[in-house]
Amino acid sequence: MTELADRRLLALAPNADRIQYRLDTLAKIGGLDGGGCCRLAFTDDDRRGRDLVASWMRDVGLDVVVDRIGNIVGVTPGRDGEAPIMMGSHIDTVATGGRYDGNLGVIAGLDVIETLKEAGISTDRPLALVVFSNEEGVRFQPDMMGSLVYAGALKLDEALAVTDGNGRTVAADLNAIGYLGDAPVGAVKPHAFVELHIEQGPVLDRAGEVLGVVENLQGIAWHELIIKGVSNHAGTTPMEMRHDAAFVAAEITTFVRRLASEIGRGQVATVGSIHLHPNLVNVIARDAKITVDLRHTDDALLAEAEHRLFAFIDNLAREEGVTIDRRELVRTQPVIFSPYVTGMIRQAAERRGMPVRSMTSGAGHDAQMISTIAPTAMIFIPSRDGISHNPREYTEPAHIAIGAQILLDTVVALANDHTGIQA
Ligand code: HGY
Ligand code: MN
Ligand code: MN
Repeated sequence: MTELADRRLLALAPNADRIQYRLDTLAKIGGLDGGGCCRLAFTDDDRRGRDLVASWMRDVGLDVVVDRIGNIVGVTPGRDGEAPIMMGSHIDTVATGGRYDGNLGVIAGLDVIETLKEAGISTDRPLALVVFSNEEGVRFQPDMMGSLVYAGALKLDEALAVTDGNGRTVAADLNAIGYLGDAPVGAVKPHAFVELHIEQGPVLDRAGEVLGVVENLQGIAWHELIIKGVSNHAGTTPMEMRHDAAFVAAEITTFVRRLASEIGRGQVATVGSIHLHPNLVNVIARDAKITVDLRHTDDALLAEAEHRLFAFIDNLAREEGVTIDRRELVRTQPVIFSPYVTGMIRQAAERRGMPVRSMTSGAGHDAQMISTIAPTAMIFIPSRDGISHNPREYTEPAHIAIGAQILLDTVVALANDHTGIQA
């Protein structure tokens, strides 16, 4: 790259005010008290968010298509057939979501493209931006559904047939919101993929640092357990005669906490959802439906945690005279991101004189799936107090500006790199 071009690029910065404006505008769709938002995938609020973001993508001049699992794919025009440098993330949220999780990666990626266009700078490779469907997996599992299908790791028909437990299918709800697209899934194979995301954890915030380059990401195992006991009178039933689904659910909940500390080395384990039936103060619970979320960077240890959980529940079922049926909702492998792309992120930070911390992602991300089809890595910026999946989620505008800057620099470097080093 010429000296002049290099200087022009160093002078180029995404528009931090425009990014903040778009984050705040998008957050009003499904807005929650406290500043967060709830836009569950394939609901009408999701549709409204999609419509808004797709309109911004078209305004920037991207060729925008919707694929058959509802991913919204925008590519800089006139470069058909050339593998782009792709950015993206998700705009669906959990029910108690914040305004940055996922949305940041989409809005900042959009601004990178718009900033380059405004400066009249075109890159050797085209650029692309993707809004992936159903990253959170709240109503329809697995999570990262859109990027899993995009990467060919989940069959389209299987994903479309997933139901939410109330008889609604992904296909029906995608169709209902007008995003059951007709573009083939995964048609645009990226040359490389970069996702900017909030850390959603405490590491950067506690260290007073701003930038993280994500080297790897945990494997995830989600299991749903259906516990069936016997409901009975809370007052008349002797303790030794009970088959109490609520007690079994509680035993499993405390077991997974012990399991995490026994396995250690970063193992995390969560029972995040418990539904009891009949859920009444004076009735011993007949049914309990719970979910277990296990994660580890080491797949063998994650499998060990699953194995120990299954042995525990089989034994508990016998002891308590209940049945426990289990269903695997998600099982993803740990991921090591591309040293080629993490190297570009590091170089971009160095050029700006910014320190950058090597990190592991505790959360799952679309990048995890896209890393199976293209060299991929992520950039993290801080979450205040490490809070996320919570309306109180907050990230400083100055940190967003830095994250977007490094995203721009990394993407331009990838788009203009012809060293052929792919890892
Ligand atoms: O569960 C996760 O880690 C992601 O937020 N879907
Ligand atoms: Mn996310
Ligand atoms: Mn999330």
